[in-house]
Amino acid sequence: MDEKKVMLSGIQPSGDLHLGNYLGPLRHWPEMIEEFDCYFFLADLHTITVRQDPAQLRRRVLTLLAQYIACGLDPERCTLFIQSHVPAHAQLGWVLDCYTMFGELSRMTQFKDKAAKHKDNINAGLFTYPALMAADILLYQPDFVPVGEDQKQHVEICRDIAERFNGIYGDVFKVPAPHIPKVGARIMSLNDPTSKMSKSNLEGCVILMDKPEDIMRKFKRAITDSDTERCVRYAPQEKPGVSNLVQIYATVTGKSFEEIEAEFDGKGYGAFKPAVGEAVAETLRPIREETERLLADKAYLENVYKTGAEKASYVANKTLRKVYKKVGFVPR
Ligand code: ATP
Ligand code: LTN
Repeated sequence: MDEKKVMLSGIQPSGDLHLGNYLGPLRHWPEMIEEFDCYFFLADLHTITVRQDPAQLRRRVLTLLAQYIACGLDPERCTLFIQSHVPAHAQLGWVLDCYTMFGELSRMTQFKDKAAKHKDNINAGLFTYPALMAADILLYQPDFVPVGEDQKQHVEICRDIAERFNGIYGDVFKVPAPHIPKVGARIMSLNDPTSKMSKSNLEGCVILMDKPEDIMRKFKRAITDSDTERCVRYAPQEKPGVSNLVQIYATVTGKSFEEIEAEFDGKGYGAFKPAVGEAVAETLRPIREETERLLADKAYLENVYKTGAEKASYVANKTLRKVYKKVGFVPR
């Protein structure tokens, strides 16, 4: 029998998980468990590239782990772990720093954005972040990495680093492909449809732990467009606000854009916005309730991340040993 293909992805526990994180990458992960050998991790090492409150970071890691499970990532059928529990990430990260060029790091959009946002803390980690992300990926030799559109550049630099390394030492790393969903890859902010939904703009952002009444309020206030047409239609250039809502409604209900346009034909935005809010609230309700239940069971969560770290370390250390040998380190 053919070996299962491998996939891996991670999210930073840097804030509350939001609808963009869920509808973009996370929603698709549970279905992948069926088919692939899956690794999902919490990228806490990456999170400290921006200053964090230690107690809050600890809380967020556990919440995100509970949310992973509540969204359908069954720890019995995939590997769930915390990045800092597997030292090979930092170890390979250093090696890959030495195979990553200053020029290519300087071109990274996320670095430019975050450096502009945190002018008082443009640290070296923020700059070399893509090399650590390449290590996260290459340690597990995945075939592909499912992420949202904004992470595509990081997966591409990971491929360049892997190819450069393989070019010098032979086939050490599998060169992975990014996997970007067709719908939902870029959910926009509800109060500014020209920028992506992000935890740094809370009013335009629906978080997974939001109560239904908060979700309804945010959708009722969502910015629609100032066009005179006032009809529900997917046209991202002319109607970015409405198109974002159509995209959200399509992903949570599974309906096509055409079906949605027909459903709200002649009804206007007043009927459409609460309908999207309700559909989102209903989708998120079981996830929020299950997250709350899991968070009350700390022993279970501890067991999940300990088992996950063991499984992940076994695979990661194998790749790390190979890399150390190739670059010429003396084995201990
Ligand atoms: P920030 O809000 O600080 O920019 P973030 O919300 O982008 O952070 P990340 O941890 O960087 O959160 O992203 C986790 C995953 O969610 C990544 O795969 C990313 O591509 C995806 N993602 C983030 N925002 C969106 C969005 N608005 N629409 C679709 N996918 C998204
Ligand atoms: N850079 C990603 C999080 C991340 C990741 C990874 C995603 C870190 N390492 C490896 C996929 C694979 C982010 O900021 N969302």
